[in-house]
Amino acid sequence: MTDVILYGFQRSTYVNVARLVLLAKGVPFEFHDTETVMRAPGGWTLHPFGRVPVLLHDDFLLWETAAIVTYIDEAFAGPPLQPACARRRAAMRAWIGSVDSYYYPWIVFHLVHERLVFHELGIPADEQAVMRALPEIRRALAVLEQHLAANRSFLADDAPSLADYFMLPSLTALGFTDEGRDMLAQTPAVARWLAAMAALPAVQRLRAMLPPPVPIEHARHWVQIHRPAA
Ligand SMILES: N[C@@H](CCC(=O)N[C@@H](CS)C(=O)NCC(=O)O)C(=O)O
Repeated sequence: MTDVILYGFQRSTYVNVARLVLLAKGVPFEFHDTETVMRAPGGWTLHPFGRVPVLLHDDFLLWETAAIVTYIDEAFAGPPLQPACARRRAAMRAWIGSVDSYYYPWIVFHLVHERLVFHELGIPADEQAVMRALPEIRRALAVLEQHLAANRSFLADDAPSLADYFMLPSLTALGFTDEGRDMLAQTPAVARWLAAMAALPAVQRLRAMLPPPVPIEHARHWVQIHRPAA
């Protein structure tokens, strides 16, 4: 038994951010798969906006991935995942905010949903949404490439911080699309960072525990509720 429960569905990008941080900290947790409830009438109500992840630690319920991973780092023993230096810590937060604003929405909402999630459900892609996203993703990757090419191993510190764990699932998802693979082939410093991340024990443990991907059935309603306007 553990006093930490993480709620989410298996292929969620943000859920995997939270899982990576729990694993990197060595915090034992139970994973409660929300896919079935997210599909059911009435839906998923533990998160006030119907999203995942949600963390429950004893009687403390928390949502929003940035808050969750910061809490995990601060409330539990294990290697610190936030830089000691104030400027590096600020840089870490800037990268986390950037994932929320400039990486995840274009990569996951615009590209991965259209190319993978909807495709697996037999829903035709909105090519206009994809076309609108591609230059934004190229720009975001160029920013990351330039940053990492300046002789940096990780985003905000000499060791992986919350920022690296925040970025990884979005870029992993990008690599599942043809367009994303082509872009990543042109960003060698990002490729070097991805290889360094893949070698981390937390990343290897998460990848080993993930079940084979199956279509995300509850995503059918995303077409109505959050398919981006082209
Ligand atoms: N701002 C939220 C975003 C979470 C989010 O969008 N999660 C997605 C999965 S990666 C989700 O819950 N999607 C389910 C849905 O929209 O029905 C956070 O940082 O946790």
